[in-house]
Amino acid sequence: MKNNKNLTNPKLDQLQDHTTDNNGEKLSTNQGLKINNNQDSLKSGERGPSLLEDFILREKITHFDHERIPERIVHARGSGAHGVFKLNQSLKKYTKAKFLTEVGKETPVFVRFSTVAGFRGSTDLARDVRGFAVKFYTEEGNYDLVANNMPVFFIQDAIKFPDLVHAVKPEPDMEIPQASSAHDTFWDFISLMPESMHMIMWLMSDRAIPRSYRMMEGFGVHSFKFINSEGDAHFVKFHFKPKLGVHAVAWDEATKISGKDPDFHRRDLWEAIENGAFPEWDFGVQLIPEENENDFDFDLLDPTKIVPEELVPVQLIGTLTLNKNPDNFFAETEQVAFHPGHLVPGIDFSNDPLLQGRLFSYTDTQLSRLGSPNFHEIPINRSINTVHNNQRDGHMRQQIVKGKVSYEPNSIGGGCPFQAMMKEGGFTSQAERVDGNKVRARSQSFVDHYSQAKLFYNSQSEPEKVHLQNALIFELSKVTVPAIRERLVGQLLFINKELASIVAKKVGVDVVKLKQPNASIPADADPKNLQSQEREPSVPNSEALSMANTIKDTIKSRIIGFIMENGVNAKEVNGLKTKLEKEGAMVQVISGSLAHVKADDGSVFEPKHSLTSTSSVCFDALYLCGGKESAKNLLNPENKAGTLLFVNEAYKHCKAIYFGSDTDQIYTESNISLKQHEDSAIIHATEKNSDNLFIKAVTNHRVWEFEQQRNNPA
Ligand code: HDE
Repeated sequence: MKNNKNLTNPKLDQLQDHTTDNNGEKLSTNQGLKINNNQDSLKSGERGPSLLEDFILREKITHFDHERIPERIVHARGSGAHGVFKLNQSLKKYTKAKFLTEVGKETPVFVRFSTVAGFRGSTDLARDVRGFAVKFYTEEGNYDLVANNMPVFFIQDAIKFPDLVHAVKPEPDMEIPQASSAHDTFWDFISLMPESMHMIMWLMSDRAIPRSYRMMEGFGVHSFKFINSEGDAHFVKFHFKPKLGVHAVAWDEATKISGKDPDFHRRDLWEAIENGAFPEWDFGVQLIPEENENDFDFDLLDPTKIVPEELVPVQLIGTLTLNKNPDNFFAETEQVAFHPGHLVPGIDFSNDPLLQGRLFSYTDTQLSRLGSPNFHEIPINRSINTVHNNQRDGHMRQQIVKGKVSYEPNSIGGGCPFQAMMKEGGFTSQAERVDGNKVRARSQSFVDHYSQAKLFYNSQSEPEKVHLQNALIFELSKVTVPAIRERLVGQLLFINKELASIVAKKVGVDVVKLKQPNASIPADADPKNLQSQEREPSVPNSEALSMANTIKDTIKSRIIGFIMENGVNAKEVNGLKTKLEKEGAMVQVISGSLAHVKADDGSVFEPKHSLTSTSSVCFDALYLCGGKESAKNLLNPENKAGTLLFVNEAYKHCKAIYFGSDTDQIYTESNISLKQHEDSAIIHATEKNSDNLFIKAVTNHRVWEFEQQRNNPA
């Protein structure tokens, strides 16, 4: 299936007016002049100099010279898709936003996923936060939910954002490292910012190396506000929960995928949509009546805190589906301009000081990136609601507004365009009472920096804890200044002593020396009145924080590598392929070369990859196809190393592996045969119901609980 051609979507209809198709057309200049020769410039004689009057050459080269615009200062590397948001449950009691009140209503969306630190050409698999920015094209105007795949942030106040970003970006003298937080300046800053510790737990978890954009959660991070038609306010936290569960790759896989296929996430999103495996999320809200603002032992305005789902459950109220790839990356994904200040009536901001700063930054950054205050007229950014106002002119103005009048009040234009009353959809800010002294200060209610970091760590499964420890060890091992490593381990002591000791041991820090609270933080780096103390979280454990609790009973869109050679058992292969595809998985054939594979019954299979062109890290599970001849060929001198590397790596990365009939020799020669433990994800065709056992194992994604045994077989 090539995208979804049968969509009725007012945004896509609008984009049609700006879309051209060169199919069957003649080449022309930008002025519409047909071009007769696009091979040679105009010269004075065949071997003579080019002529200045060659307007065709000049136009082409000039346009080329100006093809680049500044990349986003953060979130430069991204991928986008069109889709639809459908409301399943009305929130009328809480908000007057129309797209959240009319059950069954479908609102077009454009979503852009991104990494944060890397440049536009960097790898998708960097350890990083992922952006999850959603533009809802509502009938009341654009509403942007500019979210991340982690529910908290590094800092509490916008004034620290440039410091944070400067610290994580490549170091300014040598511009190293690319798309990585594993370096001195990042950890220097973090070790001096205790408020970042909760976010650091998320960043060091496998959430920072997702298996797919389609398998990530999305969070609005800040508390926003819902306002209903009576003017009553609720705090609201936004959540997207993927229907496929939340899954990650192993760090070792991430580093290898970065080499084998640095576009892994981009390709995954594109191919899933092209294949009709449309990514879906439940959209949910946590609602807190305004009068209950102070019911928690943290501040709802503090963006380094979650509201544990045990305290306020997430109500799932709608479905987000991505069903169409963009037609043009630059025109759509690169030029889309998000802004947390793009609101509709019924939604408002809270006073979160991080959010408040964002409200300034996003328009400012679009001006520098897109170059004009008319960026809202770029097709992907246009509202589907018509725009009527007295703003005029500016670079690249597209809209032709009729009439003499561009001011208000006016009589010549009959007073148009009119202000809208509230009942006509006119936006009004919440009439919140605000009263205070002008102070440059932080609230004492923001001071606890460790309790939710502890909550996150305590809520992880054992394998998740090990991965988090290893991530910290990897990152801190790249830090060349011992004092920074010490300071950071000093911070970990407030979160979990065992975690601190495990990391300390590997990064050369003497943890015993550090046991004084905050002993390692210079007094002038952490203002006295903001000293945070170790503190127990409001709930001891939160199920929603562990990815291990999100496994769904599905193998939809998992990529299963079928390794085969000539002589493969066609009946067995086709039988399994049909079963897997019926469940929505994607089968890809891998062979010694790209030549057609001849099966035992004379039929042929077409390999998508050869053993050398791909690697096990690009697959979710493996099937060593049945057939004596095929198994023998996979172990011939040409293929043996590739076959065994595939199998051994998949084993190491905790994937499900299925040995088809007559593949015992491959099993025996692989590292798997060394195993001395029960491993439900290694399946042999000789087992009863082996196909179903394999499907069950793929459902579990990875068997992280066997990781220790798989990697230490003796
Ligand atoms: Fe952003 N952020 N941000 N951010 N952010 C940008 O805007 C900024 C923050 C997020 O796919 C920039 O158009 C400040 C939190 C996403 O186009 C810029 C602060 C969250 C994207 C900017 C934050 C985000 C951006 C760069 C702290 C999660 C990508 C390009 C005060 C809720 C959107 C651009 C896309 C992009 C500023 C913090 C999410 C510079 C000043 C918290 C998903 O304006």
